[in-house]
Amino acid sequence: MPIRIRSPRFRFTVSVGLAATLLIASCAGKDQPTATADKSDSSSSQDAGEERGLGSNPTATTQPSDPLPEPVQQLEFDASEYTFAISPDPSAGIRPGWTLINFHNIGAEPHQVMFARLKDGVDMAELAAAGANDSSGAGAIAFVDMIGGVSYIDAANDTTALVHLPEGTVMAMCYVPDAKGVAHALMGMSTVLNVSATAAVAAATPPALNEPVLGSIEMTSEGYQLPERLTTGWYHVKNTDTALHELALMRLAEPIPPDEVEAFVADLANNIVPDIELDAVGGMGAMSAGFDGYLHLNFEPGDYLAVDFMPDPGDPRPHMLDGYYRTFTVEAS
Ligand SMILES: [Cu+2]
Repeated sequence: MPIRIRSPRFRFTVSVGLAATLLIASCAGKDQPTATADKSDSSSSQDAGEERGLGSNPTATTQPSDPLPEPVQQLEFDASEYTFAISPDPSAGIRPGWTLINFHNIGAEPHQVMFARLKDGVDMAELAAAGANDSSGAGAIAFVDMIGGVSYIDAANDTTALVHLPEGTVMAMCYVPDAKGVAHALMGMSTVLNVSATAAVAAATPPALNEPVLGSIEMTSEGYQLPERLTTGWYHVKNTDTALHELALMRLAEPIPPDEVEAFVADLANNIVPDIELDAVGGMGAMSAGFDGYLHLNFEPGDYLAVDFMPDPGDPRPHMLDGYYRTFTVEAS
């Protein structure tokens, strides 16, 4: 059974962790082959905490489903305190393209994996300076493209995602904090993946998935747009806004009274354990503008909260405090 989130403080730790982890990346990447073109030329966010006034009732949408891309490789991530065991061994070669991530939380604490690619031409000295002088990490975000992953998920849970790994230096990181609030990434839960089309290939090509995509979940300037009907299966998650967003999904033990949702979300953002028990059931890790990925979601009937803990570059304020959240209900089918 999922374990209750003990303290949702991790995003404030995240910021510190990101700066430090990027410093590690700046060292680790120095001797690596030059990164080549990315699949997406997304620009960094210019949306500095603008009041969005979302949260209550973004328009539900239905979209024609697109086919699930066939992955070029499959990686198993076993997450525990405080490391990723990745198989096959990524040092033997990671190729670019859609990658099936089978994420297993085999530890005792919640974990996640977020992938961040260092932007081409990043000045390592500049990055190190930004990380060293910015304890929020919001400045360091400008040096990477966040390309998705698996959001916060409770112990003893598994989840599956398709992430498009671009060529270059990609960090795989967990920012969930320990009981003292120290990000797992600072305790070793961070791995550098060198993604190269010319590298030896470690991972065998997985069998074709041949599974339908049930719908799209979009992170827009107006908030999360969800299909009218949610059930267990694959979803295409797209960031169509100009800002960085994530889709962190919490299953609620009971619905939040509508007039209390804003305060509930503010408590989450401010590290106050809410009155209503909630389970972290995964979602899509942070995505820069223009990126997309796929998630296999187990939508058991019940009440949910989707929240975006991410800040804008240069501003540590999480988007959820500006209304980037919504509650929704999954009906029994
Ligand atoms: Cu972790």
